[in-house]
Amino acid sequence: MGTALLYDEEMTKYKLLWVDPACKIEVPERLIVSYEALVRSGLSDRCISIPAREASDSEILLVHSELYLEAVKKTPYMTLEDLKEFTLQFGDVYFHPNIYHCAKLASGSALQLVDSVMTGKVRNGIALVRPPGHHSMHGAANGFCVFNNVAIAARYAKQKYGVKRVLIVDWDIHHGQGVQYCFEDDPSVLYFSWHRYEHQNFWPNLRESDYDSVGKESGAGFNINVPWNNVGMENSDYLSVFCHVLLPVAYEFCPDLVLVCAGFDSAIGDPEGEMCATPDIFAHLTHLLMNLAGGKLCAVLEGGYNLTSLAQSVCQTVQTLLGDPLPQLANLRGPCKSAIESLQCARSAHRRYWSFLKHAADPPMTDISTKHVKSAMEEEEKTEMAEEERCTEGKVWPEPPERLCPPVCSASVLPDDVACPDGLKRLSSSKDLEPLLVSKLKNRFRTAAVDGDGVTTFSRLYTLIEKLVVNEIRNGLVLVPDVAAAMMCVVQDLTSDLVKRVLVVCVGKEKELDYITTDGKVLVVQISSEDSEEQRSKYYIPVCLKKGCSDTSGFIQAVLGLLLPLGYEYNPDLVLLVRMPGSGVVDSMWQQLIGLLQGFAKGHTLVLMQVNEKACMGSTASALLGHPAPPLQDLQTPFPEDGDALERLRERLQADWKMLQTTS
Ligand code: Q9C
Ligand code: ZN
Repeated sequence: MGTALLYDEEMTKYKLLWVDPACKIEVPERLIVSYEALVRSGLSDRCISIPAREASDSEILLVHSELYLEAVKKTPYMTLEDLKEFTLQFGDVYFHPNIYHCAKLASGSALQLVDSVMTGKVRNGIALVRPPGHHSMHGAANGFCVFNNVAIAARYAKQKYGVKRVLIVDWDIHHGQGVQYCFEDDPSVLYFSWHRYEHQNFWPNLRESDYDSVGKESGAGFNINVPWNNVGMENSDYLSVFCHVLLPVAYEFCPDLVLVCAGFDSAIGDPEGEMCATPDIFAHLTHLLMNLAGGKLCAVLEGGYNLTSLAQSVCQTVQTLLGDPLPQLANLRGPCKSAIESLQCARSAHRRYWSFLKHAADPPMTDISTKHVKSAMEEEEKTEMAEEERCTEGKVWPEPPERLCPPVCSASVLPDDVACPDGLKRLSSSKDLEPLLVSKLKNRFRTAAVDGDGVTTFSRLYTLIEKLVVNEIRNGLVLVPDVAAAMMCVVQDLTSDLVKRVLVVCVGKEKELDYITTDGKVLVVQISSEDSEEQRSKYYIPVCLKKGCSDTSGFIQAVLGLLLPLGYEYNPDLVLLVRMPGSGVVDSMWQQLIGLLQGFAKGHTLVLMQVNEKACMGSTASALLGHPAPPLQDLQTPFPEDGDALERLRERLQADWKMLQTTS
């Protein structure tokens, strides 16, 4: 199962033929540099190349009016003067004799991609297309867009494959109002968009781009807008909105297919967005969506006008679709004040529709939507100002670091009588441990008596950790007789001199965890039914669920709203995932957890399980090898007391962990 790449040089063959400052940034080079970067980095060779095709009339009519289609059909035969005039009836768009052809190829590419993913030819993929689509409407071109590629793809997937629920994630920096209008009253398509808004002072200046447009009639709750009211948003802001708004709703929605309006004008250096998120953020945004819908994800290019930033962002996205380890994101210091306001408003606008947001706090007293819409005169001043700023804006950022794949993806340390799951490399040899370490281990296991076998297991485990640290192996699965003891031993004896920060995720009951850490070298997050006593350290975080880990709704809420943001802020070099015997965690949830945790520590996850839990070895191995987790179906409404407790815990931890902030 691979990654599809759709590209056709033909889509570089139209351009602006007259002077129009609003449109001059939409150039053929956008597509050329994106594709060339994929070729140069060797990524395109690793993808499955799928030919583009033209969308048919009936496919275009899934979204657009006959009148509009017939009008666009005439554009190839128009004179320059006619084209200019035709263009004038729409906003911020241009026509060219070849754009109709390209627009059919762009929509058709999105459909080819949907076909490839839905038939199982590939797992996921990306379509590099021009013209973009998300601004075009039923009867109108807009914002460089002619046909709404992603909206057509969503309707097509529903019609041709009987897909019940489609999630559209629009991370382009503009509001895809065309997509919103198309699905406003449709509960089968959940549309999420964040966009530069500046209290309606940014293009397309629509009142309906604000957070309170939640959808209409039976589609109420299925349209999510997160307006950015300031420029300069960073990685922390984007990730916070994913963790605290999009992902809880997306998991509750449980899509059968994920479509991404993949615009990269939300990246640093872009003249339209003026944001500061770095290209490697798209690796994480992509990764966070890859365990939805069983991994069925189709990304379709929208905007992106800084050629350097665009090319880097496209590469980060494709490399993630291919399954390469995620880059570490350092120094995430939490969302800015304006981002918190936006995400808080979006959460509160949606809490009546989504049980995973039920406990969201009230928005701030001053309603941000009524803030300040500038008058036309102020608007003009602002534009002039911005023009000057733009020239001085010589933004530079380092190229994203190379993401090296270790030669071995997954290794195991198992008792000799346990068969190794397919695809894992069994570690059976190990160098002798230093005598000092052996005596430490023996000391630790005084009560449990480390015999010859015990020492062998731990010396293999130590070898495994060493290989993780030097990037020879990505992740590992370890079966031990006593997980609690092994966890202590890994944290205190085996990793202390090799790893700077270890994130320990403990699934199920274990009393002694709070002794592990206070010095920040280890962060422990424990999910269980154990009533949490008062918290002793910011590095020991017990999460208590009424029904423990067997309650998947509570569990996934804790993972998305707590564990992910904590992990991002802590930025571990190793993740130790410990499965306590009898935790009750459901298989699909366990796989989701492993999948999501691979976003940390460059994918260096070590899973510790008890020998008598062999039954879940297969699913664990599959998740470690990077296979998408099965969807969490039929989630129950979470227990109100759990939602409450999570919210209170988050509030309490906000002072120490900024990525947990959802209220100002
Ligand atoms: N300063 C897409 O990103 N406004 N479309 C341009 C120039 C139109 C963006 C104003 C922006 C359209 C797909
Ligand atoms: Zn855009």
